[in-house]
Amino acid sequence: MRSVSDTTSMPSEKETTRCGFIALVGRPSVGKSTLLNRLLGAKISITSSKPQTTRQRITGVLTEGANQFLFVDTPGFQTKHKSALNKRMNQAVRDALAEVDVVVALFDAVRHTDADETLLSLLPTNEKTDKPVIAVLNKVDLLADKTALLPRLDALSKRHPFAALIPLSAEKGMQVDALKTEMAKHLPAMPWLYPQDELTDRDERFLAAEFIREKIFRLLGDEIPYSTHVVVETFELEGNSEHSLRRIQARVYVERDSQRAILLGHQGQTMKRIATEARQEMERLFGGKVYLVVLVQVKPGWKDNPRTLQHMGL
Ligand SMILES: Nc1nc2c(ncn2[C@@H]2O[C@H](COP(=O)(O)OP(=O)(O)OP(=O)(O)O)[C@@H](O)[C@H]2O)c(=O)[nH]1
Ligand SMILES: [Mg+2]
Repeated sequence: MRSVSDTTSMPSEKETTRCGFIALVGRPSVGKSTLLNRLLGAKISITSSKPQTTRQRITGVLTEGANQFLFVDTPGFQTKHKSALNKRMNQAVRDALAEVDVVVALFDAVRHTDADETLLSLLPTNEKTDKPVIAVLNKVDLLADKTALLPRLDALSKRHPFAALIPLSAEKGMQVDALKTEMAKHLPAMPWLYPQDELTDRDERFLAAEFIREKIFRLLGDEIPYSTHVVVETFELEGNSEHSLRRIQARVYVERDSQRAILLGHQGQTMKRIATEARQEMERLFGGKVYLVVLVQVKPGWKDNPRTLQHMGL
């Protein structure tokens, strides 16, 4: 989808355009999607404090001056869960590492875990490819004593020949410009792949389903979010302006009757809140009013059935 207001500028005739794919990879909850939204200045990728919020890759497009950055947000790489869905999510990370021009590997400034170690072992090395890998140490705002960063940076630099190591805070926007400058150095000289006002490769239908999923992740406990899948069944634009009313009907699939009851809540209050908050996010991003209906249906075992996943577009 395109951005509602276009504030980017065209490169001057003499300037060479640059354009490249940049993967954001890292373990669950390290802040990849928060960083993507911060880089774009718009919320296209959903975030929550629960791991494995992102399930499918999404590309964010940022055009600045002569540079077009194509940021690929990926699901968090993890080793704990082994359902068909989890395997697909890990594969999405491996594919992204292989396909992009630059890799941004995110680590947490406070905690280093086994999943970080696994990710380090997957990073492309200089012997095999000249693909630059930039290490980001995110969430530095949580460190009271910033000198604690030094041993972390030192340890990381010994683990991989990173092109750069950048401590930052995606949430607070600290040092994000330093990362942008570093990434720009590695963009190949190439014509832009997207129009300059493009914001993401995903359409409004996908984004609508994602916003509903985000509210389920944020408002419900530890079990339900991982048992739900959202499908947008109808999406109609009344009129032909981007500000026109969108009429959207979505269906949330859960695995059991008891989950359906929790999702609906007493007198449907929980679902009402999910739908209201999701609608507000859509209106902000799409730039027009949204009329949203959300239905809930039980579909046992959808997460473990590869055929069902394919049918659902996962
Ligand atoms: N304090 C602090 N919190 C952050 C920062 N960046 C992200 N977070 C929080 O970390 C949590 C996870 O962020 P996400 O962006 O969803 O993480 P992710 O890496 O995309 O996670 P998955 O999609 O599950 O792999 C959210 O609660 C964010 O608000 C940061 O710089 N500082
Ligand atoms: Mg994410």
